[in-house]
Order: sequence, then structure tokens, then C-alpha cells
Amino acid sequence: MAAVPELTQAERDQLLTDRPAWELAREGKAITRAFQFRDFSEAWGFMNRVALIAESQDHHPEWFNVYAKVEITLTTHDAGGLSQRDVVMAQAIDSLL
Ligand code: HBI
Repeated sequence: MAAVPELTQAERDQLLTDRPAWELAREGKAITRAFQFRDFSEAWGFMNRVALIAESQDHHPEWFNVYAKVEITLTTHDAGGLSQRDVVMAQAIDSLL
């Protein structure tokens, strides 16, 4: 059994209701959101803030950046899918905007 429990179907539905900018990816094993900034400096500043949150929560994003665009995917490797750690992380990321 995984060290961290995966979200139930009901918890996953609640996550998508609470965080409408995020969408399911990887057959429900992850959530993803794209962010568009004005330029690279803004995108990098955002990534820095996310990185500090990630370190404080010991929960790390998978992400892609090109110039002003940042794409973040959240999943919990220790759970083999989505967990409450992703819920908390998505909320914290959204609150930066
Ligand atoms: N980040 N996304 C993600 N998923 C994890 O399971 C995870 C992590 N960061 C650190 C971490 N787990 C630690 O608990 C160790 O498993 C490395």
C-alpha cells in the first residue's frame, strides 16, 4: 500500500469544483494548470514563490516554462496519483495570483 492515500473519486470531484482553473491529466492521476505572465521575469518570480512553497511543504511540482508561460502538473509520487498534498499545493499556488 502506498504511504500516502490517493484521493477518492468524491475528493477528486471536489478538488475540480474548488479549483476550476485546474484540469485532470494522466487519467486522473494528476492535475495541471497553465499560467501566462507578461514576460520571463514575472514567470520566474512566480516559479520562485512556488519553489519556496514546495520546499516548505516537501511537495514538488512538475513544470515546464518557456519565456512567459508556466505549466504546472501536480501529482503525489508517494501515492501513485493525486492526494491531499496536491489539493493543498494547488490552493497555495492559486493564492499567489
Ligand atoms: N513531491 N510531487 C511530489 N510527490 C511526492 O511524493 C514527493 C514530493 N516531494 C518530496 C517527497 N515526496 C518526499 O516525501 C520523498 O518521497 C522524496
